[in-house]
Parts: sequence; C-alpha cells; structure tokens
Amino acid sequence: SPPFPVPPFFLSGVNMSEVATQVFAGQKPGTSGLRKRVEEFMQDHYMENFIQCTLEAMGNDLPGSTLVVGGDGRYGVTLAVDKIIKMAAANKVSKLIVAKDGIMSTPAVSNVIRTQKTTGGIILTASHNPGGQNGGDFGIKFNCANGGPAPTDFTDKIYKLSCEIKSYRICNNLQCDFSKVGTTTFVVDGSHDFVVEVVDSLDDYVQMMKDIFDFGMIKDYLKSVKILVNSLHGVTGPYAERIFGSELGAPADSFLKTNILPDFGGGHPDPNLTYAADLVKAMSEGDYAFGAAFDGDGDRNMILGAKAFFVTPCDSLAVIANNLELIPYFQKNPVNGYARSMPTSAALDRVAQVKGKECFETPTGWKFFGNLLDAGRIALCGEESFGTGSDHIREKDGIWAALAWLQILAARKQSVEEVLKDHWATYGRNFFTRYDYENCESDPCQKMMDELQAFVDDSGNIGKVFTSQSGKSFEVSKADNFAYTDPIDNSITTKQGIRVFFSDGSRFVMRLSGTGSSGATVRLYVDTFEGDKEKQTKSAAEMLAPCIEVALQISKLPTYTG
Ligand code: VG1
Ligand code: CO
Repeated sequence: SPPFPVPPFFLSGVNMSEVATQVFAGQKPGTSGLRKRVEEFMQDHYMENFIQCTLEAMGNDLPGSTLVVGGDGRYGVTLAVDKIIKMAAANKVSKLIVAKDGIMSTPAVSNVIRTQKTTGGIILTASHNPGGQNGGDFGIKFNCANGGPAPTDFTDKIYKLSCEIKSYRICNNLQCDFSKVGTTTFVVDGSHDFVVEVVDSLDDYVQMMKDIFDFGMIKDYLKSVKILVNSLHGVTGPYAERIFGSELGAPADSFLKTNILPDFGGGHPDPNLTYAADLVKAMSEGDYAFGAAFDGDGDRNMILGAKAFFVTPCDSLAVIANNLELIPYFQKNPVNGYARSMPTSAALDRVAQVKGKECFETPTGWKFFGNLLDAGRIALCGEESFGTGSDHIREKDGIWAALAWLQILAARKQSVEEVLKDHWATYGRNFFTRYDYENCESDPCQKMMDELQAFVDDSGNIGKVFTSQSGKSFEVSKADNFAYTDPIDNSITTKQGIRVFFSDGSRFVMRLSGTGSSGATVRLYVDTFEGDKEKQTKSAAEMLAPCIEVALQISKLPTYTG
C-alpha cells in the first residue's frame, strides 16, 4: 500500500494488463461446459485462457455487459470467481453480479440472469462429477441472456478462440471481497467504471419457489409425513434447509449432507441409487414417506417413496406432466407441450398424447430445450439423467422437482408408490435402465461407435434376429444415429446416439458421454413398453435383461472395453 493516505476514489482504481499466454489443447466444451481434472484446470494460465475466450465469444455483447457469477462450492470455485472478477474488469464488462462466497446453484444462477435481465452468466461447476484438490473435476460453463446453457455455435466459438489465443486481459491489482453482500465500484485505468454487486445466494430463488408452489399446502402435508433430503455435500444444502426446513417446517433430522464441502466429502455428488446409497438405506429402514437427493450444482434430482421405492427420472417426468394442473404456476401459465431428451423413455409421450399436447424429442443436454422453452412450445421437460425442469428458468432444477412431487402428493393424498401404480395402470409402463461404462480407453470406444455406425447404415440389418441366452428373440425394426432439427431455428445436430429399435417395441441407445474429464464413458440406455398390468410390477432388471444382453452382442461392448 502507498506510504501516504489516499482518497477513497483511488482506493478502487485498478489497472488492466495484457498477459502473454500459449494455447492449451482440448478446451472444448462438452454437453455442459468445459470439465477437466483440477490438476489440468489449475495449471498456470489454463483457467485464464478459457475465461478470456468465453468473454471474447460474446463478441459485441461483451463491452458494457452485465454477467452473473456463481458456483457449486467445489474446490477451485473461489479462485475462479476471483479471476473472473479481475478479467471481467479488464475486458470492459460493466457489472458482475457475484454470488456471496461464490456459491449459487445452477438453477438459481439461471433465475438471476432472467430476473436481472443480464447479458449472461458464468457457472463454476462440474456438476455431478467428483470434486476436490486431489483427483476431482472442475468446470466452467456459460449461460446466455435467456438463462440457459450456451448453444453449440457459441461453445464452438469459445473452442476456436482457445486454439488461437496469444494473450489475456486481467486487472491483477483488483481486490474484491465477495464474502459480504454489497456493491463496490472500481475504476479501471482511470477511464471506465466496473461494478461488483455481491448478492445473497438464496433469497431470489426461495421467493421464486414460493411463487410457483402452494407452500401452505405443502407445509400442512409435511405435518403428517416425514421426508429425507440428501444434498450430497453439494450446493443445495443451504437451499434445502431453508426451503424444506425453515419455510416448510421439516425438522432437523430431515436432512443428510447439507453442509457444502469442496470435495463433496470424497463422494460423487450424483443423485442416483449408487451414489446416494445412504439415502436409499435410511429410506428403506426408516418411516419416511418421501426422499430426494440432488447433485453438486443442484440441477439434478432423485425421487424416492416410502421404503426407498425408486421413481425413474423418465417416470418422474411423465407423472409431473400428468399432474401439472395441481401446481399453482401451471394453473396461471399455459402448458403447450413437453419435451424429453432422446435417450429418455417415451412415458412422457403417452401423457402428451392423452392430453393432446405437443411432445419433442431432443438431443442430450439441457441447451436443446432452450429454443422450445423460449418459444412457449413447451412448459415442462426432462432427461433420464435425473434432470427435470420447466419454463420457470432455463436449467433443470432439483429442488423444483422435489417441490413438484410434494405438491402432487399433498394434493392427491396418495403415496409415491400409489401415484406410480395409478400412472402405469392408466398409461402402461415404460421400463428403463441406463448403464455407464466409465474410464474406458477412448480409441476402442471410438472404434465401437464406428462399427455401430456401419451397423445402422447397413439396411440389410433390418429384419435380422438376435437371441438372448434366455431364449428371447429381438428382430431389428429400425436403426439410425439420432439427428435433430431444431423446430425453432432449424439448426441441425447430428450423431447424437446410435439407436436400435426392435419389433416388440424395445430399444437400445448407445452414445459417448460429453461430460467426462478424461478417457471415454459409454452410456447404454435400454427401454421397453409393457401394457400388461400383470407384468408392470416386475423389476426393470428382470424385464430388460434379455434386451441388454442383445445390445451387448450387437455393440460388442465387452470386447471393445474389456
Ligand atoms: C450428462 C447427461 C445429460 C445431462 C448432462 C449434464 O451428459 O447424460 O443428460 O444434461 O450430463 O448434466 P453426458 O454427455 O455425460 O451423457 V449435469 O447435472 O452434469 O450439468
Ligand atoms: Co448438475
């Protein structure tokens, strides 16, 4: 600090410097932003390069822009927030709205972008991927003015810039304490103002939930049943305690892992039967009527009923669609249609058909719902990967999904299992499962996908019969690699997953994940439809085993991945 007293104006004076850098290979955003191992992300200049390219990809929108910044609390978030503040100032951003301590869930950031009408936002998360300094993942993703993840042409631009970058701009002497709510104005190079507004991470989001749901009715319902909520040490902890606890009256023993930890306690912050096994165990042993788990950044959800009755995300989506009118928000806002990602089962389509609504099938990744939501064509959408959401924001929303379920249960006065059984009795049941083969070698997986491409290209395969060990036969009725034409802007996205359909209505899908940080992850999705009431209560494992076996036969996955 200078050896003489300085007036306040000069205290906030900061300077921009241009720092030389070199290209890092592989800064290509995947399904949802750039995700890499912490070790890779924390190399000198690596993060700065990607932030610079993200800002530059905004083009003419960058100077004078307002951006929101928040993250899921994982290792690296506070460092990244500090860098973004310094680099935004140097890149002529006018204002940053920063979450207190850098912590804000992905759906809450989407909400702030929309309500504050900002130019966009930067979310610091690798979502359901593990975190922590040793072996964890870090991630950065850009959302546009509609509050949704940047579309592919934007992320392609980031990647292109990252292959050419020579320098980045930063105000190294800018010091901003974002642990306290308040507004600070900095003057950059004595020429332009840069404002940082640190905001409460919860307030706006909690208010939005109160506007969407009937909290009074849910609060009454929670007087009669016990719930259990697991935040997996991710960002939803404080949101869950405030909403389900302070607002809706659930007692303190309704919460698991609601303290945010930078390494998620060493676990995978992924709400599924494997990584939220503690919730499953507690639910099956206790007398809880409802359970929910959320992922690291708060956009995913898993729903369980009493005795850990599991609701597949595909069914969850269909049930919510079927009961939308029980949620006050949808009594006031039009519901013109629904959408699901291609690998998601067609349970939703059956509801759409009966209700006379449009139903869209999009590629994997929430960004593909954006145009449909903006155009008012859909009000509800979801993915099999534990993602459910609506047009209230432009991200999937874990807490919203749990509240939607509680509202439906409160109104129908039924258990989760009863709601599901009623649903299947009305619409039939779509059995669904997904297998993830993680940490595979990339080359053999690519070869497998090439071979599957050749399989679907060869029309001679239509009519071919494959038989499982148990003796069940499957005749190929159709096969392709999923391509999508956006109904709003007509953009075309190809090669979104190999699909093989069988004449009995079963199907398998195979694709490579776009959220992994190293190697390859193969995803195999299998589903079938069952109209026969007797068979609807069988386990998915039993119902789908023969088709899974045939999928492995056709793809030769065991040979390729070991
Ligand atoms: C996965 C899921 C996809 C989801 C994406 C981001 O992508 O399959 O449905 O939208 O993760 O979710 P991929 O390419 O690995 O299959 V999150 O909560 O990780 O932002
Ligand atoms: Co997520």
